[in-house]
Amino acid sequence: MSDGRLPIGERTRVLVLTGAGISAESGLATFRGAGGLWDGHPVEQVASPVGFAEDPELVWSFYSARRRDAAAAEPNAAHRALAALEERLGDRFLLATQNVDGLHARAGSRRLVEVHGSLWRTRCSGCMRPAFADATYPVGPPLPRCACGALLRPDIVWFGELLDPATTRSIDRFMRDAGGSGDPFVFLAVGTSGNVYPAAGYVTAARFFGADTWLLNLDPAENAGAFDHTVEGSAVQSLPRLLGIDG
Ligand code: BJW
Ligand code: ZN
Repeated sequence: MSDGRLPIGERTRVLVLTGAGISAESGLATFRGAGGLWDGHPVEQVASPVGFAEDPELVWSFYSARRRDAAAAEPNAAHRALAALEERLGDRFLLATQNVDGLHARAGSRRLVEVHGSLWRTRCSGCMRPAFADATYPVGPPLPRCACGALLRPDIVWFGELLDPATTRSIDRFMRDAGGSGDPFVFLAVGTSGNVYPAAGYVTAARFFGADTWLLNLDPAENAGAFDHTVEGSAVQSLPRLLGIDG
């Protein structure tokens, strides 16, 4: 774009995918790279069902610390810019976030799907009892258990686990509707390294449905080649400008 803004007009439909980088300037660690969240812990140890079975106290300690960090953090200008864009576009907008920190909702986003779950919900590791809101900080021992006897666990999508079909369906439906509408369609990814699937593949699906695809990330992302446009920069500094929204 010549004026450095996304081409968002009256009829444009916009799907946004965010990752840990959008919360970095709120003080929350990203996953990969120097100082990343998993420094010192193999990923599988803290974010997989096998890791939880082997050492549930380590996993709960990790997620309780993340709950504390997220509770202490505040949404930043990039979270707020997306909430303002939603206000303008209404149901022509959908925000899919891989983040579990709750900062988008706290910034005012409502057309929001949290594809990797939420730090602020807990569920049973053994039965189908629905996930429930939880702002406690278990570390154990003892760890909290369900009435069925099984350990409770964070309602997070770990490696090897399926995303909630309802969230996947709402993203698929948004893309299909956008593709079939004849309206301009923009896909924008912000602050994500493009390492983790299926989210890293949304750009390819969006292109299939005719989207103009944009990436805003501090470092080159793994899947950068799949985008039509890439902008290297900070989400807080660049996103309000890209969206034409005053920070
Ligand atoms: C800034 C910034 C600033 C910094 N401004 N930018 C297809 C192909 C290959 C593999 C698979 C595949 N399908 C499934 C898989 C397996 C697996 C997978 O993808 N593995 C890869 C590692 C290869 N996927 C799964 O298991 C998924 N399940 C699934 O698909 O089920 C079906 C299936 C199972 C098994 C086999 C086949 C099919 C589930 C994935 C769940 C991921 N969960 C995690 C952890 C739990 C959540 C939590 O604890 O918070 O979610 S992994 C972790 O990575 C977390 C994140 O949401 C996710 C993405 O990370 P993100 O957000 O991109 O963060 P970073 O740190 O990587 O990057 C941050 C970026 O920001 C950096 O690039 C910086 O430059 C940038 N940045 N500051 C702008 N200020
Ligand atoms: Zn149970």
